[in-house]
This record gives sequence, C-alpha cells and structure tokens, in this order.
Amino acid sequence: MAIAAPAGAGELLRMTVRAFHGQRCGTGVDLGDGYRYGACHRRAAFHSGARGKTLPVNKGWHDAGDYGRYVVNSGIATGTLLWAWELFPESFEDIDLLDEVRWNLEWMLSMQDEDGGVWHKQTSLDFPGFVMPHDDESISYVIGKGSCATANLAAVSAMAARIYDGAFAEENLKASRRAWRWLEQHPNVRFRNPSGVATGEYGDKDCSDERLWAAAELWKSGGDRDAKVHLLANLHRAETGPPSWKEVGALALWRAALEGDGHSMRRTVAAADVVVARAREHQWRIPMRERDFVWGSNGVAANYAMQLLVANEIRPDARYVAVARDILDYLLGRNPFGMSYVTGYGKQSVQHPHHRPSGADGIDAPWPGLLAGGPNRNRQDPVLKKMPRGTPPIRMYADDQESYASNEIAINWNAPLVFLLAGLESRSPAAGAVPDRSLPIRRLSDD
Ligand code: G3I
Ligand code: 9MR
Ligand code: ZN
Repeated sequence: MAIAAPAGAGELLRMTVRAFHGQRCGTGVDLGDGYRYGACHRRAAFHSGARGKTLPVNKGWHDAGDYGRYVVNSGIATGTLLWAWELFPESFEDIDLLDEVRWNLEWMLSMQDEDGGVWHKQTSLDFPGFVMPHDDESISYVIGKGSCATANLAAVSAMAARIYDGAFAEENLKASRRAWRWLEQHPNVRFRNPSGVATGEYGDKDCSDERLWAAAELWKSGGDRDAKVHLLANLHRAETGPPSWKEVGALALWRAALEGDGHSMRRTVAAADVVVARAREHQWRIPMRERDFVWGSNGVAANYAMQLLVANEIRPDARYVAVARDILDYLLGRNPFGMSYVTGYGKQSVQHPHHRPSGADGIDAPWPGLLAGGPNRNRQDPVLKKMPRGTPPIRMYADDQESYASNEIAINWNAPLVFLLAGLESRSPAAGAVPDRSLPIRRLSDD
C-alpha cells in the first residue's frame, strides 16, 4: 500500500519541531485548529529530601503523554535537537528551533541546586488522569538529585554555551562548570523514586556515560581542562550507538570523532557499516534486531538513523543516507501495519496515542507531529499483555490510548526524528523525505 504524503518533507520537519511547542509547560499554548491549552503546572514545591532556595521556573516541556518533566530525558532530547541544529543549520532556516529549545533549557538550568547538583525531576506524585494540562491541579514536586541528571545538564548547557549568545551563553557555561565540579565529587549518586512517588523513574545505575558526554561537550566548548583529561582517559569505554536516555556514550564518541579524533572516527564508521549490513538483510530494510523492539522502539530506529547520519558527516557514504531514509520510510508507513507512526502525517496514521492533551481535548484527531513509541515485545501494559502469543516483536503494537508501552509519545523519540528529517533534507536534497513508493511493500502475510 502506498502512503500518500499530504505534505512535503520540509513540512514534516516543521510539524515535528512544532510538536515540541505543544509540549510546553507553564504557559498557554495554541497550535491552531483548536489544539490549545492554558498555563499549567504552576503550583510547585520541594519534595522531602530536595530543598533549594528558589523553585525552578515554570518552563520546560512535558516529557511525554504525561505532564512530568525529567532532567535525564530532557537532556538527551535537548542535546539531540542541538546536535541537529549544529550539523544541519540550513534545514532550520525558517524554523525557530533555538527559541523552542531555550524554553526547555531555562527550566533545566533552574533545576540546578546551589551546590551545582541537579534535581532529577519535577512531577506530581502520581500520574494524573486524562485531563488537559491546565486542569491538572496537582502540585508539581521537585524530586531527588542525582549524577545522571547533573551530567545531562552539564552536557546540554555546555552545548548551549557555544550555540547561544550573550548572557544566556555565559549562564550556561557557568552552570556546566558547576555541574562538572559537583560530578567530580559525586560521580554516581543514583536516583530512585522515593516512596509515595509513582511517576517515571528514568533510573540508571551507571552515570559514567552521561559524564563522558558532558566531558566531550565541555571540552568542545573550551570550558574545562579536567573535562578533556577525563574524556581522553575514558573515551575507549563509549558505546558506538544508537544512543538512548540511559546510554549516551555514543554522543561523546561522535563528538570526539567530529573533532577529528582518529580512533573515534574509525570506531564510528565501523559501527555504521555494521548497521548498514544488518539493514540490508532485514525484511523491512531496517537495522532493528529483535531485542531493539523495546519501549520506545521507534525512538531506537530514529537513533540508528542519527548514528548513520553522524557517520556520514565523518566519512560521507551514500549507503548511510540511504539506510537513514529507509528508517524514515519504516516510521512513515513501510511497516507491517502500513501506517505512519507520526500523528497527522500520512494517509493512515496514529489516531489514539497515549498523550493526555490528545485524549482530553474533545478533538478526534490527535495533536500533530508526534512519534508514537512503537512496537514493544515486552508486555508492559494491559493491551500488550493481551496480544496473541507468538506475535513477532515488530507487530507488538496497538494504536490504542491504553497502550502506554507501545503508543505513548515522548520528547526523546521526537528529537531523533527531527534530527533525521533535518539530516535528510540537508544531505539528500533531491530525494526529499517522502516514503519511496517504488519499493514493494510487504504485506502482513509475508512475515
Ligand atoms: O533494554 C532492556 C533490555 O536489556 C531488557 O532485557 C528488556 C527486558 O525488560 O527491556 C529493555 O529495557 C526496557 C527499557 O525501557 C528500554 O529503554 C525496559 O524493559 C522498560 O521498562 C523501559 O521502559 C521505560 C519506561 O519509561 C518505563 O520505565 C522507557 O525506556 C522510557 O522511555 C519510559 O519513559 C516514560 C517515563 O517513565 C514517564 N513519562 C513517559 C515516558 C515514555 O513512556
Ligand atoms: O500515563 C502514564 C505514562 O506516561 C507512563 O509512561 C506509564 C508507565 O509509567 O504510566 C502511565 O500511567 C498509567 C499507570 O502507570 C498505571 N495506571 C494507568 C495509567 C495510564 O492511564
Ligand atoms: Zn504543564
């Protein structure tokens, strides 16, 4: 089945960036066509254990289908968008990406405590019902402090220090250095949900990859000698990708590679070659292994594309761009469901994402430009639990609001989609980013 694209690739990029605007917290939002809400989540407090002089600003993006804000996930999402802007600025000529990202950066900066450490998250104690943001009256608590959150802030503020100008740039550099110092004293303060707190945990036992990423970005921004020493001593431990909220080492590796580190360049290119080879063997021409179909697998797929497009900056290779495009085609419709996983894009697209504003606004169509989490072979919600035994991982998905483990949306999945669209627009201008209709679409029976 051919997927008719209602709008061009540039339009899709605009939609996916605009979707971040629709995640803004603390302010009224209006995307047109009735997609709007009023200022939200302005009642804040410190949770026990967290204590600061001033509460964080009422900004940032809602993480996903819920209204929490989590520094760890915010970090990779923000970092990915800034990477897109740094590598492919021409794709954003008439999109104000930096303004959008700044809204979130200001909240992240305000999550830094006086001692340089960073609070882990700001959420209610439990997930609210499916109400609009301004109807969620629960108190938004600042909760915990940890090394992973601190390192994420250190990394993105180091990036912001070289991307933005003036006082904001300086503020970021200072914040990054303070976070770095705190990490030297507290390399592995692990965050766990305190009792009575049931919102997302983003728990991670190992914050060394986050710290490595921070070191790389701080080094690139000329911020710190110790950061460079740390980077050189630990770079060999970096993963090659794809990155995820839990494992960001590849961002350090790529940063070093883009700065001309030969060993990192070779590792990056070799890993990309493996990804290409696997995609070529795959029934749907994607590099996904069975074990990649986890919660947020569409984000995994988009991050593979990011990996290839970064490798393409290091050693240009048409195969890297081609497989990145195949991944986009998979997300937009060349998949077992013949459906676009991006809301509002394609003839048949996600209709019932686990996204509170989409569920509560009284409008049938969901908020546009959002990437659904995608197939998840682990039966982690009531809908997935009921799927027939033996369902292939790539088909463990339901376009059902109750399926939060396959059909939620999240900023860390939309961000690599933005990166992918921006990269394809810059690096394959003639091709565009519309699904390739000449390819045979496999039907369900071909599995
Ligand atoms: O990678 C592992 C694999 O090694 C393991 O063997 C396998 C078996 O369970 O699972 C894989 O890990 C999964 C991991 O996601 C992959 O990143 C875990 O099962 C899975 O539980 C975990 O899910 C996370 C989920 O929160 C639950 O904690 C998602 O990554 C994460 O994106 C999601 O984030 C939520 C926030 O908590 C709250 N806000 C919404 C957001 C999106 O759903
Ligand atoms: O809405 C929540 C979603 O954002 C989370 O990713 C998910 C997993 O933590 O949980 C969702 O909330 C559900 C809760 O965990 C269990 N009761 C039903 C909630 C959804 O309606
Ligand atoms: Zn809000």
